[in-house]
Amino acid sequence: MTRVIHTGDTHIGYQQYNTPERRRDFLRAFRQVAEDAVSDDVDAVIHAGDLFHDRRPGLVDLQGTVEVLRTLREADVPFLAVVGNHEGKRDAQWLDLFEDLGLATRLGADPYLIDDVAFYGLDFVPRSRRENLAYEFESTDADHRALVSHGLFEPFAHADWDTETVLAEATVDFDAMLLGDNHAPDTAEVDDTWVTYCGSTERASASERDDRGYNIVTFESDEEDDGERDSDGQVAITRRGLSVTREFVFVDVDLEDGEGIDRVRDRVREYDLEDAVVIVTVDGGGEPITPAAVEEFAIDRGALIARVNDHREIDVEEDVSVSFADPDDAVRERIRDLGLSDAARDIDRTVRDGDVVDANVRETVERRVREALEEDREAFRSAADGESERDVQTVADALNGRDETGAVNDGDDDGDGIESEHEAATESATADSSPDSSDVSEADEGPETDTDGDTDQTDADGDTGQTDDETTDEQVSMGDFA
Ligand SMILES: [Mn+2]
Repeated sequence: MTRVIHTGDTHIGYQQYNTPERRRDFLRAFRQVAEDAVSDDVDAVIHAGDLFHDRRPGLVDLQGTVEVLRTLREADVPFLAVVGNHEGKRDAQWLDLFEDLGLATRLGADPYLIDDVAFYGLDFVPRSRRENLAYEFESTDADHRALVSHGLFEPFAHADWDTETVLAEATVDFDAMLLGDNHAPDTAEVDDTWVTYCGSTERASASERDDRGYNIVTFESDEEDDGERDSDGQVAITRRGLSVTREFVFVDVDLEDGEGIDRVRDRVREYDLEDAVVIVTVDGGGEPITPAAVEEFAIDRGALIARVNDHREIDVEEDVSVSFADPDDAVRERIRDLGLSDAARDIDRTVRDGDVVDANVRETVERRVREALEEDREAFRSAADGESERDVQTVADALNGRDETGAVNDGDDDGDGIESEHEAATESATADSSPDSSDVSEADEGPETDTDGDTDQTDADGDTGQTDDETTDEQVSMGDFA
């Protein structure tokens, strides 16, 4: 029997809500996984990508990571991993450095054997490069074959990678796929292969409400079962919760007519907020409330961080937009005037069409921008603008900045889908880089000049409040089409 911990989406270095405490939390969760691995004496820790939140983790994050990996090495627990979309660098990977130091193994096309189990790795691959991807793996006569990978695979939410195709085209017959990228843990069976996400170990967004944890995957040796290959009994996947994750308190308030901040305060008062991240979500009707007042109230009661998502904003916006005969027409007209490239129009559609769920818009946009640029560095060159070299540069830099500062996009949705759309719209408007839009380029230069990737993360998370929404509206260049 071989028993491993399957973890991933650790996001070390993520300074969520721009708080150093949150940054430490992500590392602490990783430390607990490693300590569990040691005390439980598992045969390996399998990491399915996104160990780091961005491709330039800080020195302290690296030191902390090395220290945790040393704990594993000293206990002779191998750390086997693949590269996720957040941390991927162009040439060598952090994982290669850890391998050089004897602290990790980067999984790939050759089997890495632990007892009777062969582990293979497939790093995150952008969608644009999957078409001709050869799923070629070295064969093995091990009892079990597990593929570790990072991406959004079927049959789970937001999937864009066809699991059946991978399994059909792979030259090795896998009995399990141990995955990262989707932060929601889940397990399914596809063509007699177990496909499982371990989930993130700290909440990278307020939409990750469920308790955090990791998977324990047990592979039975052939002689221990009935000898039938690929029978369901051979691989068992169970979950174990993490006790050290930051407490998140979700306060959902549905306001009736005549109710306002007093009712919200009453609801907040029902919870123990000590050192917690408090997410107050307001729905229904009632009176306007000032998010800052609610946030202050929660902080006074001991919360580490408080954010208010007022979903009722939608109505307010609809009221405002009534002043246009047909806002969609006005938007379309303005977009035509911008003379955008095909790639930019594709991003625009991603943002505004309904076929990508709100919670996934940011990540999808980030990926599509990256993929478009990987295929053609000038993909965003404005069709109408000949001297747009600078704009192209801006887009590339903005993208790099965004990658490095992290993922403004990975699950940073704060529970307020509408707001995310606005932000994504701002980002795509930015990417479209209308040259006259000074506020837009300003927004872009932040990440570029930032050396440690810290400060921009305010944007990644701090935008739960309505105040940001106003700011965002100002930045959207099509906001002035009236
Ligand atoms: Mn992730």
